[in-house]
Amino acid sequence: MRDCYDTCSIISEFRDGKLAVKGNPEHPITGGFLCPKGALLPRWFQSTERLRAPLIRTGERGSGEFEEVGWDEAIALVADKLKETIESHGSESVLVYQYAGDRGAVNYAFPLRLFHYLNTAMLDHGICDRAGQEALRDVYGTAVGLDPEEIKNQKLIVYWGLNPFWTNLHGFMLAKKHSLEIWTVDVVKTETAKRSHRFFQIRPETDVLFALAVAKLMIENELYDGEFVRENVYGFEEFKNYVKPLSLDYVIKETGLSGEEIEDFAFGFAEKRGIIHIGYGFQRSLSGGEAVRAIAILPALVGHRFGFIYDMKTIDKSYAEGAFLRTRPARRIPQMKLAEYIENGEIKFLYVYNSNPLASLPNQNRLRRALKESDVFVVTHDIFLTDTALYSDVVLPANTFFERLDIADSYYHRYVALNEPVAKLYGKSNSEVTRLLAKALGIESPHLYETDEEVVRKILEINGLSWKELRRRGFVKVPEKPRKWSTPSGKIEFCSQRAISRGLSPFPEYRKRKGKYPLKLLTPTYRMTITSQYHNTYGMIDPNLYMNPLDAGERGIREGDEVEVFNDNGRVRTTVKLTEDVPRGVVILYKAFWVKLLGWNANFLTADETVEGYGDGSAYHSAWVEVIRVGA
Ligand SMILES: Nc1nc2c(c(=O)[nH]1)N[C@H]1C(S)=C(S)[C@@H](COP(=O)(O)OP(=O)(O)OC[C@H]3O[C@@H](n4cnc5c(=O)[nH]c(N)nc54)[C@H](O)[C@@H]3O)O[C@H]1N2
Ligand SMILES: Nc1nc2c(c(=O)[nH]1)N[C@H]1C(S)=C(S)[C@@H](COP(=O)(O)OP(=O)(O)OC[C@H]3O[C@@H](n4cnc5c(=O)[nH]c(N)nc54)[C@H](O)[C@@H]3O)O[C@H]1N2
Ligand SMILES: [Mo]
Repeated sequence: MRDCYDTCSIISEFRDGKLAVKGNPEHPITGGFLCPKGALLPRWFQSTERLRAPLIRTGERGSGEFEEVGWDEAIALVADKLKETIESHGSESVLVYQYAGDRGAVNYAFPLRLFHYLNTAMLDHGICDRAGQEALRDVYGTAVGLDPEEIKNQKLIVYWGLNPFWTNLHGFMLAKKHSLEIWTVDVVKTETAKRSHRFFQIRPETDVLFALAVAKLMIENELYDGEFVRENVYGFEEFKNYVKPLSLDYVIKETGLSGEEIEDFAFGFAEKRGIIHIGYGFQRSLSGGEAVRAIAILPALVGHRFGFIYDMKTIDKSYAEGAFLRTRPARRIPQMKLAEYIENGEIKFLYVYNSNPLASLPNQNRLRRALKESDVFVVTHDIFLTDTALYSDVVLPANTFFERLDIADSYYHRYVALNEPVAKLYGKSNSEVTRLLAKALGIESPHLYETDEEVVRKILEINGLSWKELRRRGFVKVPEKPRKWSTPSGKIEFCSQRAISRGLSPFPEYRKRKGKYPLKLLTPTYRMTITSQYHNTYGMIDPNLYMNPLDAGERGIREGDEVEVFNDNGRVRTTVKLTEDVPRGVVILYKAFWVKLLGWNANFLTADETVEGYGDGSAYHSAWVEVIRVGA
């Protein structure tokens, strides 16, 4: 149910007013243990900070001045305002903004039914893994790779721009359990890198060159699977000619890797027929799309049909969303451009659920300014009074996945889980609120009043899965059907026709990136939070800036100093920790904590440019800053 690779099977019990959780030992991937943040879920569920009554804003946006009202009044107000906005500005001035706060089929998608029915504008998701998705489609026709249960049959897994010891613990333990050799390619010596057999420490946004150089060495030394490539690859000869003139000296200079490291990678990867888990984290940069296209070629060179792990799609959940209720094609608004659309006055009504954009979107100063200066009516449905809720006109309390029926698939493995309610505390589910709004709007369509169980059972039926089996075991595996590559040529495309049709180069291209400020700011995932979630309930965050001692020395900065980190988007103050795990020229702040608790977060500094040609994917990591000591 959480926005996390593992989608654990959890056994929960509510007794004497207390929740207890443990891992389901029967589950083949997530097994009998929970990660450190999963184990603390009772604190989240029973938090005294959970919203209990709807709120209507009485003060300035962000001031925190609200009045508690009853559900009837709140729903009536939202429905009236929705109706009024559609009448005076048209249905496309209404936008529903949602993400993966809850990934249950019903609670992720059912509210969208209402907005489809009303023909409103819809969000085009680009916040997380979009550029890589497009890139993998260019090469394989799909971003769905290997079933992680196949890990047991492999010798080598490369974690490329991923920190699974923090973000995909069960996946990492699976590789360990089956004694795979583990390699990590990262800019930073992460906890995963420290536990890997080999660590390739690369300069930011130079992955394209590294992957192309590895491909070149594999081709020129005939380390690749010639027969597989002849039969299944489109554009191999052209690709071979493309990498031929690539100078290794240039690659060494740009990536910071040594010649031996590049050779070791090529020879070792070919010998052990490696697979690659391609990270979501690292592709969130302007170079992300091109990098993933280049990396995707490597497992095919050693003869894997789908030798990468990126995304998983096991079941068709579109029934829950109900796009069939539309009578007009949707106007799609790129997620990363929310501020721009608000500034232009194109959005007059914003309905947010399952997301905390006032922590998670980049360039927070711009977004907050846009909201303050516009007349957009904002409704937020959340479990807590988040930063987004603080800027809203109406706040509706949500309940949690412990309190309702749903099913969830995973973006990592092939198991679908049944989620059964264990207790009921406060708030209403996403689907309940949808039904209440539909009723208040006088909508008669029966599709808006289906129960959660009806939707769940229908999705199972569409996918040929058994409700009985799911109820018995709590999860079912969706078997993989034999599949081919759905590219224009029907082969793995080293020369991508799909990319060409979008005006991109037929082969992955390297572009040198440099910012106006000297230090590259990376804002990766933190171990004890899920993006902004759990900050308020666990209180376990790490707001320090991590910096290389040499960069600090040049600036007269010492361990523990208070510093100001700034660029043209914003300015934040925090303390410094010095570490050689972070290379020169790079600094780190962990992503997206609650601004109302910390006073700031990394997204006051991040870039809101998007990866052009790759679905307007986010480019958080293409940000540069300067750091000075406070009082210097
Ligand atoms: N604990 C925890 N787990 C989570 C989440 C969470 O918030 N907390 N979030 C979930 C979600 S939504 C997602 S998308 C995933 C993200 O999971 P990951 O992909 O593991 O996430 P990140 O830590 O953001 O990024 C991984 C690494 O990319 C590296 N990196 C940055 N730039 C470059 C580059 O140019 N080249 C290379 N090679 N590496 C680079 C960073 O140093 C970082 O270590 O995790 C999921 N799991
Ligand atoms: N700087 C920087 N920023 C990043 C990233 C980065 O790498 N760097 N990573 C990005 C990535 S990968 C992602 S996926 C996004 C995530 O962006 P968001 O989805 O906005 O992030 P979350 O903090 O997980 O917010 C989810 C919200 O949903 C609420 N919620 C949970 N369950 C329910 C429910 O059942 N009903 C309702 N109504 N609400 C619920 C939670 O309380 C929480 O407030 O952030 C992005 N932001
Ligand atoms: Mo994500």
